[in-house]
Amino acid sequence: MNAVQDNFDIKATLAGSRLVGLWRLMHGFRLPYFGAVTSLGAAAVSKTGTYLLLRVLADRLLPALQGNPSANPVMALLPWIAAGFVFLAVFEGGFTYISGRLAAYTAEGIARRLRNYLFDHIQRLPFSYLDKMQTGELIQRSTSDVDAMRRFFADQAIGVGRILLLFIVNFTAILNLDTTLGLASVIVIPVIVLVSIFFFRRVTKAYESYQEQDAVLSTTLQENLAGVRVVKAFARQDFERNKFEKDNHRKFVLGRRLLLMHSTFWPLSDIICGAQMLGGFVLAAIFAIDGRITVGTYLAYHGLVVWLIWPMRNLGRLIVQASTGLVSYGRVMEIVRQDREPLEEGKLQASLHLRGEIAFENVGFHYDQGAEVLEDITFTCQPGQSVALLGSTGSGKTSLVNLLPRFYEYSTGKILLDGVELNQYSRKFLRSQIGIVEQEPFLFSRSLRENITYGVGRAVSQQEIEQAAKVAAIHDIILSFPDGYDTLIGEKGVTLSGGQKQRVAIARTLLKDPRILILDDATSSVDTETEAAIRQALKQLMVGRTSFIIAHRIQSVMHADLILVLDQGRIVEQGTHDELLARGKIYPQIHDLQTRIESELEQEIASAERRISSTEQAK
Ligand code: M5T
Ligand code: MG
Repeated sequence: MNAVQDNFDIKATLAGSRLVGLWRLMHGFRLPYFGAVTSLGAAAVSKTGTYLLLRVLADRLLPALQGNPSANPVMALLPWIAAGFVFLAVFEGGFTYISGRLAAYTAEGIARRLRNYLFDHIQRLPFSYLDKMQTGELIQRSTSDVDAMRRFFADQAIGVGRILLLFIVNFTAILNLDTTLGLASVIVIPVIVLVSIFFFRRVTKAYESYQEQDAVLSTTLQENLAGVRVVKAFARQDFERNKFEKDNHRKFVLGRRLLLMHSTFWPLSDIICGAQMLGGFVLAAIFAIDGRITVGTYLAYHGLVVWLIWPMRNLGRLIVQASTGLVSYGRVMEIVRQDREPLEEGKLQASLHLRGEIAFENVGFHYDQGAEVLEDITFTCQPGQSVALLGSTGSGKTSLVNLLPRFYEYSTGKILLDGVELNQYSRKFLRSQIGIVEQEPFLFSRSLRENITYGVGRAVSQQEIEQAAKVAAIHDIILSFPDGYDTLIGEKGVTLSGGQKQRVAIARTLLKDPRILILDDATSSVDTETEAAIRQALKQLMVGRTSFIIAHRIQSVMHADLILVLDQGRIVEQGTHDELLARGKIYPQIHDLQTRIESELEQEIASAERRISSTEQAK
């Protein structure tokens, strides 16, 4: 099988019970699976052969040799018998090895496919699902639960075949030795099955809570690592430690309960099986004393019955252990069951030339089951125009622009792009046309070059990269790093400041050359001077593109063709800078406030400078 591509649709295996689902998951691996099971079976048969050979030795050869060993023709047979034992041992070892290899191939192969599928699947799920799901939980299910399933395939799925084969072969062999003895050796089977089912149910429940708690712990750890700065800044280490210890203690309790169940089950099944074995030995001994069976048969039975009881005992163990695989299967399939965001769906696909005219008509929107976040949003912007969004925090600016790439679907009204409703365009196409600088940009732990060229999808020249970096005012900073554009950022490389990150994100978006540009507070962490420089450079780039700019500084929005003032999810004022100054209410207030603060600042700086120069003169 190819190392990377495997288009097996795991979602298609979802149907019916968990066992059926697991069986379907084995698609493409059934041949090696059966190979592994039959190899184990072959190894098991060789063991039976050993005991049957022992019987021949004891019943036929040894009596013939007694009293007359030297000149006996039977002597010549002994090396052959010895060779037979050696052969059976090698045979058993060989097949056990083959079975191990095939089992590993099967289990690891299925697990690899599952991991690949989950990775791909999770990144294709809609925001509405990802927002709800905790990262730690997703990680837990794609690692620990997949691993439990791998163990299921490696041990339990293979083991069940081995157990059945061992049982059938040895049971037949013993029945052939003596029917009554054979039947008497398996009378505890119903008891074993009942006890196993009882424990299976309990272990399943216990393991479920154990895995859930494990996920809680993963989430705590993951959040703590992500938020380590906050923890340190607020000196909350003790609080976090106590919280973790509490969660961890719960896991300890649940884990102990699980182990306790196992450790009650094993001795119990051992006692039942031990009693069965003892009964068998006694009966066989009585039969041997009575002369009903030969000494050789007794010897063979002695060996065989061990390998008849073994599968019975292990069937119970296997049923109980299988519960973990089944629980994990359920947890993993909960993710698989989720519908992906249909990227290609939509009548209008690529090769379309967007002009970039956007109209919102009474658009309303709310997040999953939440209250209305946007209400009655109506505005129009012509191709190539710039729209600025202004509004207090939480007023819905980010939510509004996130509707354009169809990250979320609006609930009422209409959004028209070039006169066509937005949901007629495929998400893939829209996202290829829209460049968005997120409010909190994320950069990968890769080189700066890789980060900047991330969304381009074609080969780009160094010149193009530098051009974008220059506009975003990050080029000089990048050159100041020893490795320039090849500098690694993130955990293994340099750590960028908030403003630097934003600028790399701007460069990344500019290089994508989108028809529609969205800057969500993209210069919030950049000083005023740099912001002015970026704004200036962006001006040329925004020509011919429709752009949305979210900003808090009047300077950043005043040149926009349309300014929307948002408050609690509604547009309260819209127009150009001059229009709003003339007839607006909120906009002039914001404007006055900001200009006043700025002029006060300027005055203070000027007077401070005067003071400094006068004291210097006095010296
Ligand atoms: C508007 C809520 C949020 C707020 C309102 C992103 C997001 C927001 N909200 C959710 O319930 N779920 C979400 O995933 O929506 O939020 P916003 O659009 O992010 O506001 P903003 O961009 O104007 O604010 P800010 O702070 O970025 O200036 O009630 O709870
Ligand atoms: Mg926002």
